[in-house]
Amino acid sequence: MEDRSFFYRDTWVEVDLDCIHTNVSSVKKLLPNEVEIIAVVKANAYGHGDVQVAREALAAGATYLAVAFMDEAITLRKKGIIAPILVLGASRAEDVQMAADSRITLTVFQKDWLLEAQKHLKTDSRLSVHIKLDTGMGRLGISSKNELADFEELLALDQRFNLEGIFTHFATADELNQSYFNQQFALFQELISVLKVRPKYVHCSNSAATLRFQSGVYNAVRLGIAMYGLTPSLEMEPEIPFSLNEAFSLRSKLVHVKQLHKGDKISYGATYEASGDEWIGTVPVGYADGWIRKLQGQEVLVNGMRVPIVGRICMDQLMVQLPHEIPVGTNVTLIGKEKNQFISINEIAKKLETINYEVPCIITNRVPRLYKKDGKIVELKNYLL
Ligand code: PMH
Repeated sequence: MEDRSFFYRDTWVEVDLDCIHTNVSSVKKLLPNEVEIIAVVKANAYGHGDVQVAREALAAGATYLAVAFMDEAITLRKKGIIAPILVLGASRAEDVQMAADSRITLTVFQKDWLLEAQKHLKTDSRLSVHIKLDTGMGRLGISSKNELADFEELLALDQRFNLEGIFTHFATADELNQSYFNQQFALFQELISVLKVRPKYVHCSNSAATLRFQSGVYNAVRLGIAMYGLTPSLEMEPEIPFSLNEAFSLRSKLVHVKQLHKGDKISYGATYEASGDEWIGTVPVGYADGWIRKLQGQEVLVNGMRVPIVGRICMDQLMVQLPHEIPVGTNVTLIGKEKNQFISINEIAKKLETINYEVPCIITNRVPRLYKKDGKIVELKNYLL
């Protein structure tokens, strides 16, 4: 570690911004020139760091950003991001003035919301909106042609609203069976056909649809998981047209190493018992960092060697079984590459019986994020100090 002055515990996330750059560039090359990339940086950029990923994605060719709710958009504005930002989720009607003042684009889909929002927007304000269509995700959106036609008309009557986009979201774009995807896509086409004026942005593809069905991208895609170097699902892995580069690593160090003798116990519940002489290392990461107790038994890399987590994972620490005595201060990689070994996010997701999306998101803000470019540390974000 070149710079130790910004955090005081030897556990950190490393985000390789070059990976983000390459992943966005690869997607850009795959798409026709006029198709814009909306980089999805919600949830602190899937745990990677919102502003750092946003900047890198924009530098690699993305032109729009998307987040889940207004607070996430406002924080990007406060951090100096001037690119357009779309809020994908529902916003409160009474907050529209704030959105307009911050040049934040909102997702809209309810007539009553619009009527209420009209009361909260100053006469000279202008708010950009994208209409959300529910074509089968069952989450948010307008799902009938009549409702859409009425909504478009109502919006067109109020000059303060700029209908800039229309979109939908797929529920199964990452599944090999394409029948539900085709059904949603057909309904999307049918619904947008009733529009009197086609807005500037028409978008429906997430990473999976972008990578698999380039003919249906319209003129923008919403790129999330693939930008982070992760496959939307294991079953579509063979269909990815280029290699993705995982940007996220979780690293730590051994802070204590000791020898156990037969019968010695480890951690809460004293559930792990040494069967003979063995070496145990303590690593300062635990369930309050998002490395939850279910990861007991998972391997980590110590100096490039796979070793198992033994005993219960504590709030801030865990123990690993070492093949022999290893010095305090030795590197530990919980996610990422070290020497010739690699613990992928998919490996952790499998152990947790979940999807790769969840893994970087659950690593809490107690863990500082360190940003690398060209192999060098370029920025450090400690959420605690
Ligand atoms: N667009 C919307 C509306 C989304 O909700 C998401 C991801 C994306 C685009 C990006 O998808 P991708 O990461 O597969 O490329 N949303 C979620 C979610 O709500 N739960 O998991 C992923």
